[in-house]
Amino acid sequence: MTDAPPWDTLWTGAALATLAPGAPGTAAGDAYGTIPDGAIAARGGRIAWVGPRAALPSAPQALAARVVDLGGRWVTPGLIDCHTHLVFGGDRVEEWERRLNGESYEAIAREGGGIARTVRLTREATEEDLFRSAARRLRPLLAEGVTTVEVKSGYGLEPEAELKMLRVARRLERELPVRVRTTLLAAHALPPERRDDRAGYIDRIVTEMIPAAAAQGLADAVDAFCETIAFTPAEVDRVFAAARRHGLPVKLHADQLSDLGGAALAARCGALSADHLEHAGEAGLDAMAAAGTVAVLLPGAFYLLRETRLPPVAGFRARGIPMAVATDLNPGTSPVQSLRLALNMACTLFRLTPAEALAGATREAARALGLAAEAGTLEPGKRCDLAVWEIDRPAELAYWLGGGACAGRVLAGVPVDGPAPA
Ligand code: DI6
Ligand code: FE
Repeated sequence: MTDAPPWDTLWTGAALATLAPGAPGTAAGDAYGTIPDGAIAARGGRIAWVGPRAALPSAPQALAARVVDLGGRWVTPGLIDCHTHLVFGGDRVEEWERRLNGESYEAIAREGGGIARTVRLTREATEEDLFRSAARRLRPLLAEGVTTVEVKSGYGLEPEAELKMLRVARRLERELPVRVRTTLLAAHALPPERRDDRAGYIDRIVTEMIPAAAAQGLADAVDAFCETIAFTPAEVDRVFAAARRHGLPVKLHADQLSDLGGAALAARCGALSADHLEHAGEAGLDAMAAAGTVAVLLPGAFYLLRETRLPPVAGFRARGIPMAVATDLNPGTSPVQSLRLALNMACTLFRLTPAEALAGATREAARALGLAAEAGTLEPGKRCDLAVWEIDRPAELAYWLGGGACAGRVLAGVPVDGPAPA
């Protein structure tokens, strides 16, 4: 369905990677859904028209209030980072150094370091401090084409501190040019003061934190960390049941360090995504395929932890399980402030193709956030969130390590940075 002109803005002279292979005007058999000499129009913040320039119904100037010639640059959907822990207090540089000296992540976590340290610093931080440090980490993502970012809580681990993190995430959307999806991750770690009361902490998540986050409109989803150093499948089940009662979709940190059956649990609970998955087994993959669960790959954590067990990418492919790629931006295991670096790592370490990686940071990332109808491809009706690139081929988005190829972004049809209109 396309909107008849007049449109608000029409961009011409662009090579479009629509990420909608097979859509009208795209080259046959091309995974990027390329339209080599394309045009794209916005009205009311949505994509009103997309196709080959030659197929425009009349001269560009007659079609839109504003016409922008992109001079042959590439346009993709705005990038989507669908898994981050962007808001936190302090950092963990010192522990990183310890790990490089041979200590394991689990050992440091068991003796009160790791997540517990960030929890202390996050509880102590003011909302203003948290906002400022998170904004500082977010800006480099925006500068490389990200238009939507998911932000988890999970370093507060008590009602007020978890809600504080989510308020900071919401404020990022109000004050920076980006769309933010928030996720309550109260089941990230057992707070130090609850060492001997696991059930009591889960009760608190179920009876206080999820209801409060839902009532205040602070959470778009609920996540949990299912792992030997975190929560059991039975505990996650209780958390997810409460999410369901409050109408919130769920996601799961699953099978990152060991196989606790997290992939199957996520699938059984109808989760939007199961994330990490290095240790996921065949049964888990079968369940994900049947349920339509997205696999979110986080090569930054794999890289920083110097893991060797690869996520079962061939198994995802064979079953048609959609693969997203995200930074996992967090202080402990993935201090990655570049989604494009994550794309490169997904290719180099996990052997994704560059087209799979780009789809993983656009179309499939949107799906992992429940935004498939809204974002992630260049198709009429979707929100007009675009990234404009100084590249010759879309594979370059995963190829280059570093370098600033992003020439600008468009949010809901409005250029927020980058090339001025012609
Ligand atoms: N998995 C991870 O890799 C991070 N959280 C999670 O659930 C680690 C977070 C941290 O160490 O601060
Ligand atoms: Fe994570």
